[in-house]
Amino acid sequence: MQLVIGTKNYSSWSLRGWLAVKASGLPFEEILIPLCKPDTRERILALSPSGKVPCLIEHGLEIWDSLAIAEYLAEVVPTLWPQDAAARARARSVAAEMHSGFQALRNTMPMNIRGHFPGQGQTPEVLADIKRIEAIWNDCRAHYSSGGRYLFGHYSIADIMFAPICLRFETYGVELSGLAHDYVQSMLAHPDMLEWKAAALLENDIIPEYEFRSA
Ligand SMILES: N[C@@H](CCC(=O)N[C@@H](CS)C(=O)NCC(=O)O)C(=O)O
Repeated sequence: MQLVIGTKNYSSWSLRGWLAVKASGLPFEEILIPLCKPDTRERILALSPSGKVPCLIEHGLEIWDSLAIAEYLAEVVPTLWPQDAAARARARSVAAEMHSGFQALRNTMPMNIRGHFPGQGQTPEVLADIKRIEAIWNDCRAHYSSGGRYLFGHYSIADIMFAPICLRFETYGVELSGLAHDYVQSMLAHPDMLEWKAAALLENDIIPEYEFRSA
């Protein structure tokens, strides 16, 4: 399997795809295409039909969306989702809500692992997104805490979908309390997150399009 990804400091969707492949335990080769270079589009399009990363390639089959990649891997490794049907339905709901929503937060607080902008970017729309995310995390942790430290106890695709949000909250100094606060700490301490973060910190590309800009 090959996973095509973008610049680790900035590419939140790449992080999700990469965490899913890592969590599957399956061997893979990483192909990193630096974002926003003159040849980026051409290089990504040569491997990913949508022109976006991440894209997983296996035996000529391309899967070009983070959630589709996670679902594909879960067919081989079903423990990537919670095993209980009701918990799995909830996990799919929150993963899909993340995948399709929180536009204000995503636009205003771009993932920038190297960055440090405490207290910035907290517009009313962003604060509403943060409130909803905090409610999801508190609710999941309150219901599924017996199985472990993650949203549905064991680490799952739901956590993977929210992983870049945890990194953003660190960059932008977003303070949470109680269960949600502890959840972010668990995610930031996950070995796969630490591995990605360490690699991101070694990069030195600065991409102005993905840097924080105050309104
Ligand atoms: N819905 C897609 C989003 C993928 C996406 O927007 N990827 C960005 C990087 S984080 C990208 O490929 N940007 C390169 C470009 O647009 O040229 C997913 O879940 O994978």
